Amino acid sequence: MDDLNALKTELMDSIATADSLAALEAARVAALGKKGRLTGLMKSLGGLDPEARRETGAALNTLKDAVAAALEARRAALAEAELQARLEAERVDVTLPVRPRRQGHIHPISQTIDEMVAIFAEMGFAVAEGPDIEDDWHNFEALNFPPGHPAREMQDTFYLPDRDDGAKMVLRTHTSPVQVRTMVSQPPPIRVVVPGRTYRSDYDMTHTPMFHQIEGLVIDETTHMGHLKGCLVEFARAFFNVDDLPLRFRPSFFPFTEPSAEVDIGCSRAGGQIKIGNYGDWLEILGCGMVHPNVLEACGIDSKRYQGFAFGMGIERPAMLKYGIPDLRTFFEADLRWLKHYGFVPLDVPNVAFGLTS
Ligand code: 2NM
Repeated sequence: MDDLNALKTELMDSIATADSLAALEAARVAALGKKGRLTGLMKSLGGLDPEARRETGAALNTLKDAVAAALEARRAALAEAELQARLEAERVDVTLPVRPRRQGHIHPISQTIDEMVAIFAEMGFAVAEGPDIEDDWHNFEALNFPPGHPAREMQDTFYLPDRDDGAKMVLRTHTSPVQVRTMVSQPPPIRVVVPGRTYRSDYDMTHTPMFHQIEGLVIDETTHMGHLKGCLVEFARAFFNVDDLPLRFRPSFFPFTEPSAEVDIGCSRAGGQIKIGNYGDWLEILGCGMVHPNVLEACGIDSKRYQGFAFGMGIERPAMLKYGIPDLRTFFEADLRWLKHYGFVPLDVPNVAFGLTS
């Protein structure tokens, strides 16, 4: 019995002085582990005569319970202390000013997308996104691109190996497959904008094989061309920050819209510099139209009941115009000095009410 009391003192001591969860675990293993002190004594009970076994067994069980309780109490105390220490060490004072010298920059493409999305969000558009890798059905078929249409041919489209079910796979050539996914998965009314990366096999001064687009889609029972015009006029004037910016809608052709139009905005080219505004010259910035009934039907929408408009534009060119970036290819060179010059401050989040950029 004296031995057990001495052992109890020793074990309780090792628990009380354990100063970390790791040290406590070592104390637990030394006492109750497979080769622990108490475990060893428990095993040796078998060699005692019945009377001694009952007595010693009861005492050992009491000691074991006491040790287990002490371990748990110490574990809880140490865990609490470690949490407090972590909270103290990781505390962030959010009222401190940012450290400008350590600040990264928002890429002009991200900034431009944020600005465009802010304008459309103000008009009630939601943002939708989808995969960069698409099947032929979402990228072409559902969008009324007939077989053999020039945009489907190899020189424009990056083809990927067929999917297991035989589907032809591509890098999306526009963000329109996301509008298809939206129409397939939710009933009208629909009002979405879709920003994202797009891919075409084309590389020269004015084309990069990866570029960005934002497209929009509105579907309802009475949506018409007047809504389309109002929406795009409002957008262009807000984005370029020119209140009297003129827009010109020219008849055009796209497989997925009928009628279709291309939209020019007013500009000046005097002195070889493009300036946006009411200066008499024109610059094309986007394509649009009323969604073709074939597209609505392919997406499971009743074209007798619903109609709507869609539009699409590139991100890079408006970004270059607005921020005076002269060379398209520098967008994707990942040059930190360029990014520091043309990039934006992270906390300067675009917002229509407080101004898109400062
Ligand atoms: C454009 C021009 C015109 C367009 C059409 C659709 C959909 F999915 F509704 F059919 N999405 N985007 C569209 C229409 C895109 O980009 C120049």
